[in-house]
Amino acid sequence: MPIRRFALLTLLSCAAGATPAPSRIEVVFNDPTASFGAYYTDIERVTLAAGNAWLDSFQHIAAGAGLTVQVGFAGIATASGRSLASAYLSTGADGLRLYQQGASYELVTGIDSNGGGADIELMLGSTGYLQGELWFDPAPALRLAPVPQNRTDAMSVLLHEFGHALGFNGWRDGFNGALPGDYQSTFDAQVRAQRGQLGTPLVFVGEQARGLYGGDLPLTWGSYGHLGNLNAGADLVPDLMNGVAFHRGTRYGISALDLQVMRDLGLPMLVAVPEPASAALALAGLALLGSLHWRRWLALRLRGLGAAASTAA
Ligand SMILES: [Ca+2]
Repeated sequence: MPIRRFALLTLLSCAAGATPAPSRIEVVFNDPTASFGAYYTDIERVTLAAGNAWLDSFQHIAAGAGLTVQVGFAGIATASGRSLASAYLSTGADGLRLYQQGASYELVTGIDSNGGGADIELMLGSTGYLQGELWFDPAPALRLAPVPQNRTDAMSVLLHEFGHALGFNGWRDGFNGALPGDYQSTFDAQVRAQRGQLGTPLVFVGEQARGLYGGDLPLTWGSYGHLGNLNAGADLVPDLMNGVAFHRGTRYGISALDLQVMRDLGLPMLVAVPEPASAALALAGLALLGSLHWRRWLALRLRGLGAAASTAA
């Protein structure tokens, strides 16, 4: 499978005389009849940008780690995303076996827990969502073009689905929080049933996320791999990982709170604005322009969400 990389970064790397870094993400399509070939270029461009945005938010990634993202099509209303493998971590004193999303495990350890099989599956609704709803940003790493008011931003959708594949996922019952057996995901391990709170049966109790939010994070009723509800945790509905609404004409990005949740899952996420010296270094290397843009954007998100979290608290 050819290794591809976001075109702008490749161009800048060459201009600076540097050897382009090997891509950490490859996109393959599960579309046996090539029914959706007309969309491949758009989907691949945005998938790479969304995946790289998440990977750029890791402090470090294991040498040799890379993700194969398999994009498929199905008669679903919107989109879905998941890791295709789960990696065993440990067994707790309570007898529960703990599993990490396979994609995250590979990024942290360099160990591909399902070998040559694809690491992440993204499914796109093919009965209108792909064709008439999604808008594919021409430059999704920059995110400057206006999002049409009558379309949903595919970059936002894929950032959200990568969030599931990397951490926001588990096996609990979405209503009562029960585990199906003696196993749980790293996300499940931080979820609690909040007794007596109608409409907010499940909350996320990870220490880093609680610290930023100011308390337990309400999870979406019936779909607990998401944040917020209209009646409890409405302040979380604008978040990338919310389970209530994705508005047309709107860009969603990885939030500081999303990163804190990932830290609670044991992932080494960036959470601080870079030191001025780091920023100067980035400026000196045009090859790092994409990364610098990301860090600026991340800093803005950190400030914005810090304010939002304070208000909520
Ligand atoms: Ca694999």
